[in-house]
Amino acid sequence: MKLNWICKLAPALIAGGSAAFGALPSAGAAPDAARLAFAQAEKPTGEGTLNTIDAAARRLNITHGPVAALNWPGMTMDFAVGPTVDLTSLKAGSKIRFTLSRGADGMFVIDRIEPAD
Ligand SMILES: [Cu+2]
Repeated sequence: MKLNWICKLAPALIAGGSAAFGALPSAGAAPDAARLAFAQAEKPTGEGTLNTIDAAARRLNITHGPVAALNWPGMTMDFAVGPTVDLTSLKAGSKIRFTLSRGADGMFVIDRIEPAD
């Protein structure tokens, strides 16, 4: 179980996320304590261009810049969108700023979007 959780944190944990989050697991840390520390850390944010909106599937395609907190490079990718985000206010082609949180399955989802200029 511990190994599984670490895999889901990659690449943030392997590639420097521990510095960003401060309290990710060291060798002797209890998994539950480490998980709690991660949940309480500041949420990762990113900025980019919203390419496409799939409202039915609640998925967005975004070309985003680097997400320093996760050690992600800039890229174009699909994101799932959490239930708190109002998709009707979004426009394809617009610049956005987004906040990520980790879903129950360990994957990142967008839980907040606002216009960026
Ligand atoms: Cu990405």
